[in-house]
Amino acid sequence: MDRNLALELVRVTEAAALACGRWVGKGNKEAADAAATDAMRKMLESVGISGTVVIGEGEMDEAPMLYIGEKVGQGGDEADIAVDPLEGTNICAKGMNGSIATIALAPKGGFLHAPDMYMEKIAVGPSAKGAIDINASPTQNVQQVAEAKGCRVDDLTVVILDRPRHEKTVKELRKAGARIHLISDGDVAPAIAAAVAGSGVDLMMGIGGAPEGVLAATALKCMGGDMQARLVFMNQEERDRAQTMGIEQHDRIYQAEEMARGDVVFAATGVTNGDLLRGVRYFAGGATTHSVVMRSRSRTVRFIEAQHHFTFKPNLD
Ligand code: VTB
Repeated sequence: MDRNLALELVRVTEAAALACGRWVGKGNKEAADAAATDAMRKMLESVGISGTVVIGEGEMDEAPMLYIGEKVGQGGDEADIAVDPLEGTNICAKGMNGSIATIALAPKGGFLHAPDMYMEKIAVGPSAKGAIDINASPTQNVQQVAEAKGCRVDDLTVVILDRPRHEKTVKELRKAGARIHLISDGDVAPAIAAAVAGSGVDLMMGIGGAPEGVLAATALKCMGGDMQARLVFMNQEERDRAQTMGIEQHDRIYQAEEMARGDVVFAATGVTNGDLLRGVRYFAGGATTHSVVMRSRSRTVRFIEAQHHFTFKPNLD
């Protein structure tokens, strides 16, 4: 993948974040998501790829833009695109921590075509690579991760979605001694934060969205982290849908590499503050954004703080 492409992709997530940044705390998640999606779609028009959205805002009949199968880009090498223009619509609408705008790119056929259903995930950074096992208990996992990191279980922070389905896991983790950060939404950013030294996050685990799992896997692959995941089917309809999307083995455990194959690129910009990125901050006539962009081939991870001046770039206001 072209090196410059990575920087092009940051411009795309910056535009999305700046657009929905106006909706932070306004209590309107649909408008926030629409603003991010619209801005992302527009900015993608100037990126030199022949892209196909494989993870996006929904099926063609349910999403006006960035739907699955939509062609994006100015023309160039063929690539598959995974997007979540506003990951954490609820948190953005409430002005709470942890929402991001994100995009990932893979060679054609590189992404797991994750259906919009649940996925069980466990993610850690490079210092705990090889220490996780999705089939092991939460206790065993935190013990192994602590050992790999050379720290105590009660030094670890585990991020997990605050849902009744995680009650048992949370109880067990507390008993094991780990510190827990319950989040109301948005499990992509914390999965990535687990791979950033000093972020304060050591593990992300639990059941969240499958498309979000593929985005996180892309970033973790670029960072040399570790992630395992497995689809969680709620009913027969979901099983059938997965089948039509080419998923044969329903109980398969996916490694990050298997969800994001080949040379992949990942970019994200903070919308609201979080452990990974700071949110959009406005000043007179402009705004500051904080982003991360990475490529699996070089493993370079860039954090980019950008100042945008709306007088000179009115399309971003
Ligand atoms: C998950 C999670 C996302 O929504 O998809 C969640 O991965 C939905 O879970 O990050 P519930 O059905 O339990 O609400 C997010 O939190 C936000 O899109």
